Order: sequence, then structure tokens, then C-alpha cells
Amino acid sequence: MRLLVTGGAGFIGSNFVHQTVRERPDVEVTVLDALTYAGDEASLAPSAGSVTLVRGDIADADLVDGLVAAADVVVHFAAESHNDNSLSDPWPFVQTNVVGTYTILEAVRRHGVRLHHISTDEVYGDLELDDPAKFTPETPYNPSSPYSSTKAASDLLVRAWVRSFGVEATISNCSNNYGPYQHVEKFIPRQITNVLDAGRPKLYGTGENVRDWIHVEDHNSAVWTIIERGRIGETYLIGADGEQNNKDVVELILELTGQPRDAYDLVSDRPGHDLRYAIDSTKLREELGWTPRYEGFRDGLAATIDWYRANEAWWRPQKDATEAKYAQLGR
Ligand code: NAD
Ligand code: TDX
Repeated sequence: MRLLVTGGAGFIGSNFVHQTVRERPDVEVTVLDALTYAGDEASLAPSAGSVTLVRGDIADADLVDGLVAAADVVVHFAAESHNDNSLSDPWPFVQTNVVGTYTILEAVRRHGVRLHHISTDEVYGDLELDDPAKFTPETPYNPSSPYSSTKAASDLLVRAWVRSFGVEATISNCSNNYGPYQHVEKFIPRQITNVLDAGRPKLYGTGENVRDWIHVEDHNSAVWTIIERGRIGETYLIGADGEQNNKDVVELILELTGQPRDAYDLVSDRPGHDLRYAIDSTKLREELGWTPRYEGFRDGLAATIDWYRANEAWWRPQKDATEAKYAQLGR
């Protein structure tokens, strides 16, 4: 199989590439990545000899056309992915997430190539803290931020291209990922690297917001399950029943790094901050037989802390610029 991975130098995409190279030596992997601030060639280092990296933009129709024509399957991870950035400057989110996905769709339509589109649970909006409900594939779309609204738009484009043009695509909407190679702007790596830097974790608001955490390896094993066994035109929700509020996560990071559990700062809240996400992954588990392998969040988080401790050379170049951006926002 010839596989084109967009966004393969980012967090989830690079982990997907490593998992693929490790477990499926018969797959020929090409990565298309613009290497924005969020993409890093160094994230692909462990698989360097086994993949081809093309630096380019998913909205570049000519480039995309040639790469898609030479592929059997496209897995589309590339996106602008950070909510806080989308509040400061929404335009790159419209350009990459909407126009970029449109460009990929037109290429797979022309060449009859199978597409798997990677999306997020944030397209469903948020849930109340005390609501037992979870998101299901039937939950109406109700995105809150420029980031999530452009991801919702990209999902709807994929659905329309399936129905109108017979494009062979599947979609997955996953909950919050954690693990190696995640940019230090994101919640868990930001707090881990703050502590490793003798700084303090920064909790937005009161820290009550709930996220449904999944290890990135489990997300990617689900993506492979859907590529191999998913029904064309279907949407699968990926989650591992990992609900935690942000305060509990910060306290656990502090405990695992030997710090007092109250050694964090409360900072100003994110505007429009979604309260709670929770995924019901019954369809993926029952229809396709997928199960997550990472059982305990505590063990996964401890391993992630060890990874950041051992890989300072990877995250250090991004840290100061990231914190300078947060300082401007008062967060
Ligand atoms: P990331 O920001 O770490 O990586 C995104 C990658 O896309 C980077 O390598 C970047 O260089 C590349 N990219 C950005 N714009 C591009 C363009 N115009 N052309 C080519 N490449 C471009 O993001 P991530 O956290 O790895 O997320 C990957 C995908 O998974 C996204 O589609 C995101 O919406 C989705 N997702 C993420 C999470 C999460 O918790 N991180 C959860 C659910 C879904
Ligand atoms: O310093 C922080 N302090 C804090 O309390 C940061 C950076 C975040 N937070 C809070 C905001 C959220 O409630 O932590 C939670 C997680 O924040 P992010 O890591 O920014 O993730 P989130 O906004 O939940 O979105 C993530 O999950 C869904 C990814 O960034 C998206 O790409 C994915 O679609």
C-alpha cells in the first residue's frame, strides 16, 4: 500500500508514521507537511530512513494532485490545531482546515483514491459538567471556536463529497490526545515543561473543565482499524473513557514530578472555553472490534513526563516563543 500522510510532521501524524513503520513494513509512507510552527522534521527522525517527506501546503492544488495520484490511501491529519491561536488569528484555520481539505477532496475525487479524514470531538460543542451524556455520531454539530468550526466545516465537505461525488472517505472524531511529540503550546506538555523548567503549571479559570484523554497510540490504532475495516461514508468516534478535569491532571503532573500538589497558578480563562467533552465510542468498538491498549491515565502520563524529560532538545526551541505568546494573552 502507498500511503500519503498529510500533517505527518505534527504530533499525532508523526506518531502515526512511527507506528506504521514499526508495525506495517509493507506500507510505503509519504508525508506531506508544510512544517509550520507546529510541524518539525525532528519528530520524524526515528522513521527517517523509511519515509519520504515532502515539504508543501495541502492547499497547493498542483502539488497535492501529483502526490494523491501516486497514493492508494490518504490519511489527512494536517490542520491548524490550537484553539487559543484560532482566537488570536482565525484566518490560517479557514485556509488550511477548510480550503486545504477542499483541495485534498478534489484530488482524491479526480484520482479515485481512498481518504480517511481526521477530526475532533470539538465539532459537537460542549456538554454540561453534571450531564451524564456523551457525544455519539448522532450528536448535532455545534462548534464553539474558530478552530472547531473550521474542523466542522471540513467534516461537512467530506460528507458532501462522499454523497455527491462518490468519494471513498471515512471520518473519525477523536477526543484529546496526549503522548510524545506534542507541541508545548498544548495543555499537558505545557504544564510538564513548565515544571521541568522550575516554573508553575497554568490553569485556565478554575480548572473545572473536563477533557476525555486518550493516548495517541490508541487514537492511531483506531485510525488503522477504520482504514482497514471502516464502512465508506461513515463517521466513527474515537475515545477511551478518559474523562478528567484539568485541575486533577495538573495535580497528577505535580505529584508525579515530586512537587507539592498546589504548586500551580490560576490564570485568566479562555474566551468561550468549552466545559466538557466526552466520547461514546460504542460504534467503533462494536462494529469494528477496536479496543484501546493504554489502560491507566496515570501510567501513560508518567511515561509522557519521562519522554519530555529525556527529549528536552526536541521541545526547548519552541518553549520561550510559546510562553511569550501566552504572556501577551495574560495566560
Ligand atoms: P499539530 O498542530 O501537532 O500538527 C499539525 C501538522 O499539520 C503540523 O505538522 C503542521 O506543519 C501541518 N500543517 C499545518 N498546516 C498545513 C498546511 N497548510 N499544509 C500542510 N501541512 C500543514 O496537530 P495534531 O494535534 O497532531 O492534530 C492532527 C489532527 O488531529 C488535526 O486534524 C486535529 O484537528 C486532529 N485532532 C487532534 C486532537 C488532539 O488532541 N491533538 C484530537 C482530535 C483530533
Ligand atoms: O495552559 C493551559 N491551561 C489550561 O488550563 C492550556 C494550554 C490549556 N488549558 C485548558 C484548556 C482546555 O480545557 O486545558 C484543556 C486542554 O487544552 P488544549 O490542550 O489547548 O486542548 P483543547 O482546547 O481541549 O483541544 C485539543 O483537543 C481537541 C486539541 O488542541 C485539539 O486539536 C483537538 O481537536
